[in-house]
Amino acid sequence: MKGLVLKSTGSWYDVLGEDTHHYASRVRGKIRLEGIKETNPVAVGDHVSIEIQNGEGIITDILPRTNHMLRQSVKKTGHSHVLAANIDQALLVVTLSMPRTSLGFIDRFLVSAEAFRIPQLLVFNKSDLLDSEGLKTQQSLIELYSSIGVTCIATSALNDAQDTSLHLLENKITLVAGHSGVGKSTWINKLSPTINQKTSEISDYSEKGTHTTTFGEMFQLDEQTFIIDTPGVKEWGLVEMNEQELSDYFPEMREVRLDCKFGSKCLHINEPKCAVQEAVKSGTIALSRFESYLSMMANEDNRK
Ligand SMILES: Nc1nc2c(ncn2[C@@H]2O[C@H](COP(=O)(O)OP(=O)(O)OP(=O)(O)O)[C@@H](O)[C@H]2O)c(=O)[nH]1
Ligand SMILES: [Mg+2]
Ligand SMILES: [Zn+2]
Repeated sequence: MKGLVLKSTGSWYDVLGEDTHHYASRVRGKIRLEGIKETNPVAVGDHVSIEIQNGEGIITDILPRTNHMLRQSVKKTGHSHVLAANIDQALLVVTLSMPRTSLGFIDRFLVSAEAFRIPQLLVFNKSDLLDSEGLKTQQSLIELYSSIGVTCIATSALNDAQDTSLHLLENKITLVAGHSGVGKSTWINKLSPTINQKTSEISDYSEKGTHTTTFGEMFQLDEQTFIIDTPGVKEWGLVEMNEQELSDYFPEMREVRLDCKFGSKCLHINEPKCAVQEAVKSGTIALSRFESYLSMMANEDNRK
């Protein structure tokens, strides 16, 4: 029987079978997806084949993935952890404070999704904590990211109803990610009265504290609508790509770079007559986005 992995703890999985029953499942032997070095062979969102034995599932096969999002492994062993697979859109919950989400982190997330052409959303949460200066900063970020095709929402998961958000999630599988403590679970709980996840104040917003959500889990909002809550992440593992490819995943660079003197060989770092660098100077491309690009280019860990 075919099934959908709703939850993964690393040793057992909650699989929703075609017959709409849930099966606590284990993996039989070693199954590996070719070409993916990952610590977890089966991820939330995977379509699998299961055999039922005494009411329990045994996962015998993983069907090919259309996409996946990688979290950098804790020990940076070169292996990554798959946060979720086969998603329709990737949503990052960000906060300007408590904790602060950096633009570099946001841009890495967007690039990771863009590499698979997965549409992206940003939820600016905890807006209730911002003063007028903070609200201005938030608004300018919303303008920046909207201009490059990212859907942006400003909200307070504590205070606001989430009708607009629900509409954006309809008939899709949405991955929800972000630093620990930004309010992912609080926000997801607000979407449906049937979802009641543990949430808690983290004592230390420098990200060293324990995470409240420890395993990725997919929830069904209606027949065709699924949402995946995930544990907080500190870093993204970019999928393998070459240097020329990176600017492909910055939508605002994609068109512009066709005018670079060195064409597809231009890396937009210090080449002469580079259309991307000119667009940064003239303000058409945001400096923060270009800085993220340079930082990703410089980080050998993420490009093999
Ligand atoms: N002021 C304010 N607090 C919020 C808001 N959303 C969530 N919180 C609080 O932030 C804390 C962390 O929320 P969680 O939902 O547990 O955060 P999380 O992102 O799921 O964290 P992990 O599971 O550790 O990744 C809780 O104390 C929430 O009540 C908000 O919009 N405004
Ligand atoms: Mg959580
Ligand atoms: Zn260039």
